Amino acid sequence: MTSPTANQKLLKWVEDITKLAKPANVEWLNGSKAEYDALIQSTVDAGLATPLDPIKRPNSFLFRSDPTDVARVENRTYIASKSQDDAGPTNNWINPDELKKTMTALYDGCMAGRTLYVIPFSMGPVGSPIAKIGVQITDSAYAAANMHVMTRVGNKVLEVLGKDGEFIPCLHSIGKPLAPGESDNGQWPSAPLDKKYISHFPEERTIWSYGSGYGGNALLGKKCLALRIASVQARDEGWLAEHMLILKLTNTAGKSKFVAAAFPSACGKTNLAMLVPTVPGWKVETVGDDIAWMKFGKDGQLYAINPEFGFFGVAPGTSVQSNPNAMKSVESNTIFTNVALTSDNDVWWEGIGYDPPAGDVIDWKGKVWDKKEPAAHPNSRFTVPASQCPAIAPEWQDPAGVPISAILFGGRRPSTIPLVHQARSWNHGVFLGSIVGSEVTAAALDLKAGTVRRDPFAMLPFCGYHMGDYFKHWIQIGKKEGAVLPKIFFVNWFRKTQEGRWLWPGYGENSRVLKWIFEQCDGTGKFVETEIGIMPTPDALDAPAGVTADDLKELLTVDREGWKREIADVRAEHYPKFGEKLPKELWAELEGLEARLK
Ligand code: OXD
Ligand code: MN
Repeated sequence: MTSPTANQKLLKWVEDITKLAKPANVEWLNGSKAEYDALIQSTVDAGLATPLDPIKRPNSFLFRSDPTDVARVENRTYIASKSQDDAGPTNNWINPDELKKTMTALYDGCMAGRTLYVIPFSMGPVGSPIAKIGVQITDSAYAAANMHVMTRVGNKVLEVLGKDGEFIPCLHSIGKPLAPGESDNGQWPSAPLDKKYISHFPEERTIWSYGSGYGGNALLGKKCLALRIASVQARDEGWLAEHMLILKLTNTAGKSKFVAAAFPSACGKTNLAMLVPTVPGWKVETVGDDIAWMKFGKDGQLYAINPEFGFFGVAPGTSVQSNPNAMKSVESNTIFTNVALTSDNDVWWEGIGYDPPAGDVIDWKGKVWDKKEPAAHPNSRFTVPASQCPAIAPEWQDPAGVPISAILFGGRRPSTIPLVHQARSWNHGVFLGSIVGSEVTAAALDLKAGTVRRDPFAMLPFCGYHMGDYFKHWIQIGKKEGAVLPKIFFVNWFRKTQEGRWLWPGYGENSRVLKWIFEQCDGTGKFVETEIGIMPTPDALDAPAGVTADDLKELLTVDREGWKREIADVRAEHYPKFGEKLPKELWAELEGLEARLK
């Protein structure tokens, strides 16, 4: 096939990888619908995908991965910076030369019998000044089809790239060559765990992934490019690449504000991004559910784009009650991975809100479900175009991005952290971001229940450099001359009573908190200053049904003893990990908080 680009650097790279990986064919993706259909058909032919009922779930397909290839593999994910110190204490590191040597040996002949797909893609609207171009090489038709949904792919990207444009090379192989005459024959191809590598070379802005076909390990635009590599670029260029949803909030008078929010994985980011407010007359619309790139505009505000083009959401727990917009989004044109299959050829998962129809349910491992274990894998997913979300905001593809008024942080914290509080200053907000975490439940045997697993800025698995330097970068952003900075808030939907009863219903009722945040940004909110920050007055939030005045009081009280324990934990267990690189401004915030609580 003739190549559709004159970009010599790209041509040379594709030629080099073709020589190394020795595929049977090379195919450049153009981004057409016919191409997507053909990619999917090839997976159906190989027995890897099941077409779902064409009336109930048009143009939708179910994949089952290998039971050893079901999630991101953090312990096989590497930041191979030249110096180990640049990767920091929270990333795995291997010397880049050594890692390349190991991986080059693995890539040698790894695509035998397969097609090498070249996927030019844009993270962000094609041609946007905030967007970045990547090119993924992969031997997985599943990954290629998912990239079609999750990013903007094809010739329009090559046009913007031009002859001399820069791109981020993203090399991916599932690491399962085929012998002559061999086919996948229904077996999800991947390599054993000890051969899997998800590697990032931050100085070279390059990604090499080997051995896994699943999610963030294989769709390299998402976590690898848009977070790990982009976070390094953002540091160098003075912007922010964050693990944040973006939503548009509109009040009854029709005034809108945009909010970005970071929560650790599995804290309901997609649900919040697509929330249906219970506050009458208020509206939430979705800009993005996972990643935000934010750059300063000429007016000093931070403008955010969602670099993605689709949603790769967790299926279990998604229902008409928890996320009606996600349920509507996945009605058609959806790739499902590792959910259960019903007797009427539709999908089902735990927490979908209804029982499967009569007849056998086939679980995610392809066996008749015995009801002893979940039918859908807990990390089973749907891949769907963002444009199918009924609540998608009209601005979601604006190349200039949307101006961010508020940044939210949060985690699962049954105790201590109130329903909402606002940072006193930018640096205080950075402090709050730096201590984000979720409380560990008794289910994780290796950790004591009640301890907090910290996930600063929800970026722990996604920061491409030393986390201490990342904190410093956030402090620096706050010092930019002329900046009109967003206000920072800490929210916690997960408070429980001592007896274990939920204090807050969550979901659509979270709009009550969003309303107060909007009002704070507008200068109309009712608030009190407390030792830990700015909080709503008792009458500033309407309690939803089932939340008593006492519950609301508990949700909005400063738990002095809890915060003292929090400070002690941050001081003894969390901050020392970052050593000299922990900015002095954050120690000062910790000490200031401690002094105010005395
Ligand atoms: C995700 C994650 O898949 O954060 O978005 O793990
Ligand atoms: Mn995520």
